[in-house]
Amino acid sequence: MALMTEKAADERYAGNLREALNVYFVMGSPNCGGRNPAAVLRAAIEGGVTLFQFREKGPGALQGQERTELGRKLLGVCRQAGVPFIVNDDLRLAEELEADGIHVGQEDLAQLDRTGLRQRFKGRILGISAHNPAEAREAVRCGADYIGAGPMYATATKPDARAVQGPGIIAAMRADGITLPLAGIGGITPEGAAAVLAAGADGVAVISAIGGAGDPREAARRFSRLFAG
Ligand code: TZP
Ligand code: MG
Repeated sequence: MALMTEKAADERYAGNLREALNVYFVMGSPNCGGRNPAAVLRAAIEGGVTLFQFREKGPGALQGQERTELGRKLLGVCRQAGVPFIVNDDLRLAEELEADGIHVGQEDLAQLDRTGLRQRFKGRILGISAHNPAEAREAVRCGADYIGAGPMYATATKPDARAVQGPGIIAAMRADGITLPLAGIGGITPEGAAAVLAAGADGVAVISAIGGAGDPREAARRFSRLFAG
């Protein structure tokens, strides 16, 4: 995978985003089973994680300065490994950390200046969640670089997740002409990943199947093997 340059401010992401989306680990401190998030991330990257999203949400999530500091630490782990670092939702944190990108959901988008977002994150990766072809088309219109489509399967990680859409929603987006790089998300295990990829996804975005695994390195490796050869 091509490495991000530290400063790509005036260019769009120069790496291969489809490849980067292959094993997309999404995580914050509540998703690590009480372990050190930096250690979990390091292990997961050793196992083959290709993209990381800092998503500090849920019970016990850090706030304020502690949250920023954890983000900075995980950014350092990603930089060392050449893995792009994305921030969930928080535009100011993404800017403060000089993250490689930002991911926003539909609910966030409703409160943002949709066209201004692309301009604000010029040169950085912009990911947008979509649950159906109409939202995917809107994500394209907003200038998204990739789509996160879900939930693929039932998930306990996001209590306010929409109803399960299943891999069929990815096939429906592709049939609708959505060619943007795309990752499925929601309840994805190594066993469930194949159907997501077969439906037309470039990769899988995963929280608990890696962050909550007894051995995050091995868990990431199991996802990574799906892309070998
Ligand atoms: N968006 C849709 S489902 C989900 C998010 C953030 C949670 C995915 O977590 P898990 O543990 O991989 O099901
Ligand atoms: Mg959000």
